[in-house]
Amino acid sequence: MHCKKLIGFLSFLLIVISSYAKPPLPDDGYRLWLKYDRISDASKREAYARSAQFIVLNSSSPILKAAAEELQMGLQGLLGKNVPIIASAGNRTGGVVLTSGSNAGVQSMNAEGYQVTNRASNIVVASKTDAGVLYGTFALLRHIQTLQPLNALSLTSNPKVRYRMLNHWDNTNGTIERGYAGESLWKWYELPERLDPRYRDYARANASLGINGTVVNNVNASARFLTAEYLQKVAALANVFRPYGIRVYLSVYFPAPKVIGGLKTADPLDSDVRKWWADKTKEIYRLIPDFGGYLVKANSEGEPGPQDYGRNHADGANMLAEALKPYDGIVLWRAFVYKADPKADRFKAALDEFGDLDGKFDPKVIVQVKNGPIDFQPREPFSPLFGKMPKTPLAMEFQITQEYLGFATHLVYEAPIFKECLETDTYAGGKGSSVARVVDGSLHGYAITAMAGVANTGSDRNWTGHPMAQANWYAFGRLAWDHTLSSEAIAREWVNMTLTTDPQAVKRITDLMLRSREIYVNYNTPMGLSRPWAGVHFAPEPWQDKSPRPDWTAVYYHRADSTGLGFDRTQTGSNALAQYSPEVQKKWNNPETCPLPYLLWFHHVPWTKKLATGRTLWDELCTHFYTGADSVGWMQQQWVQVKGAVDPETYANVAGRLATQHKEAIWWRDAWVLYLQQYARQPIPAPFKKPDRTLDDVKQLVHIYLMR
Ligand code: GCW
Repeated sequence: MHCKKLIGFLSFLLIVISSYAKPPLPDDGYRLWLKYDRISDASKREAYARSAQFIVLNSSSPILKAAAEELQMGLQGLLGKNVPIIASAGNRTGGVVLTSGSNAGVQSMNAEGYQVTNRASNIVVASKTDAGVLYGTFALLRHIQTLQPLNALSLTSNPKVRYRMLNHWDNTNGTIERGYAGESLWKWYELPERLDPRYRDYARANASLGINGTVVNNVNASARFLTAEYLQKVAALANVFRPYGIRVYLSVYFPAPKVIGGLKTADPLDSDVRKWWADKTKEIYRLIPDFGGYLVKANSEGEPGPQDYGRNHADGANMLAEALKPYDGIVLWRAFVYKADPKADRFKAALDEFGDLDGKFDPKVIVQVKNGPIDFQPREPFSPLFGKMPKTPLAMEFQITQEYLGFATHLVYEAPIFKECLETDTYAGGKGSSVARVVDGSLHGYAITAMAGVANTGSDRNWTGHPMAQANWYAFGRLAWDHTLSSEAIAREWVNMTLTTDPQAVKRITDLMLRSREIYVNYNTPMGLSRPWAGVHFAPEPWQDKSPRPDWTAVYYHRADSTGLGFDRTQTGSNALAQYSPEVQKKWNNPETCPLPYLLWFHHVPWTKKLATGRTLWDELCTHFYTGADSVGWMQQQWVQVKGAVDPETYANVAGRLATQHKEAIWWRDAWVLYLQQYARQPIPAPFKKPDRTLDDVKQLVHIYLMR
């Protein structure tokens, strides 16, 4: 007996000793910004612990339970203490009370908003709804993770947009369209029987940002997702996401009634077709009572739609809205459309098709618009739809995955892209009518509001491939909740929670992130150039002039010729500028005053034209390409400086990718300047050195790249 006890004690001792002796595990990035590592400053830890001695939860709500458990887990990690969850505080003070409903004392908040305050010597996380308490709990954790004090707490926040969602472009076979972080997170072949624990961590990460919806499949949709077999799988995911306040949505293949329903048509005005959708919707709600609704890409890039039957987008969307009428679901109908018309300007296509339909959509429909008129380019002016659809709720669609931003190799922090668009004035209701005010409904009083981000997640252990791309998921979520947050504040928060709390390093990394987008634009598509690619949206091919459609070539967009460069969208050209309100036109329609970042979006400019900077167009372009590529060298130097402050594995991962980015930035620079030089017929201006390879060399590189 004695001997057994001794052995037990010794092995316990061994475990304790070995757990202390072990070096910390390298950080594989799986925990994202919810790392909850122990706070190193003991006095800070104690101060937090005094205010968080217990958690009060007096409810069996799964969402509140998820909130309490998250808080408990977070505090266990951050403070190294097990904080009990109890049903009532009684007379005790120094704890955290979670409370929702009409007694929570938050009448003025909107449904999902939260208040985190000190009340009667406890911290109270209060909201009208359970989901609001969950968001408030994450806000409290964020507050502690970023080492802020717990006295005089006043974390009060209302989401500005109702539907905050990720769009996954995931397919049944596990691939992800434009995904660069592995395979799909959803293991369709294992569902519904096996639930990968990762689904829950996905939901936690989203809930921590306030994301409350997810479209699980590609907008280039397979009808299979609407079969009974797949609906079971989707329902299994919905069950995991529900305690985190996340509803699932499906992208639908418009001719599904034909493909899986055996009907002869998918005409939205046909009564059998309408019945099919009503029945299908009923079937879905039986399995998923809180199903969010449908996302539709129709009559776009070869996807079928209502126009195949002589109907319009409103006919198609309203039919689905009717099917959803008995339920709390919505239709997100995408406006990403452009016909294969060689004479048209793709820039104008969406408003040309949707403009006349303003006010014709069912109240359950929201039209989902990409931020720019073309397609998620590194810099685009805002889509003209945002200024021209006052009677139709418009959802913002941003792309988080870096389809045009260097995939998972280039470091590009996207908050400045999102903010730039949101803050631009449309003048739709006079001065002060920012895109954000259109989208959040405050300008036109929309009944439904939404923001969607095309997800950058995948099966890679660290979720996003590039460790720094986690910040883009984070930034999208934070801005969908509150678009007034600054890019800098979001970056700082993310760095503190994810990489390091060392103040010097935080500052350096934040600075690097904030500059990264402009650096990318400089070597990739400066001054309003766009879409210099053909098949692969990675390798530079500004010379690409062969494709089944002119608007799928590169030359269509930059229009380089012996006289100059850029797409004339003024009255002398396509006149796309006329789609904006007069005040916006005024900003952009004069090549003398048009800001340089937009110049070539709207003007064909002579090579020798002197710009406001004092340089000619050609010299200015070269300056952008060369400083852009050089600046990646600067990014590398900055990263070296934070070596001691971030986890070694993450450090090496980012350092490696930055080295590749530098090499590729030079590739971009060389491709562009050598190609354009044929038209400009000017030397590379001093102090820049001419590339040490030829245009043919660069073309060959692309050729090899495409072969892979
Ligand atoms: O950007 C383009 C992409 C397509 C995508 C399409 C869209 C899902 O290259 O891959 O298809 O946009 O947004 O529908």
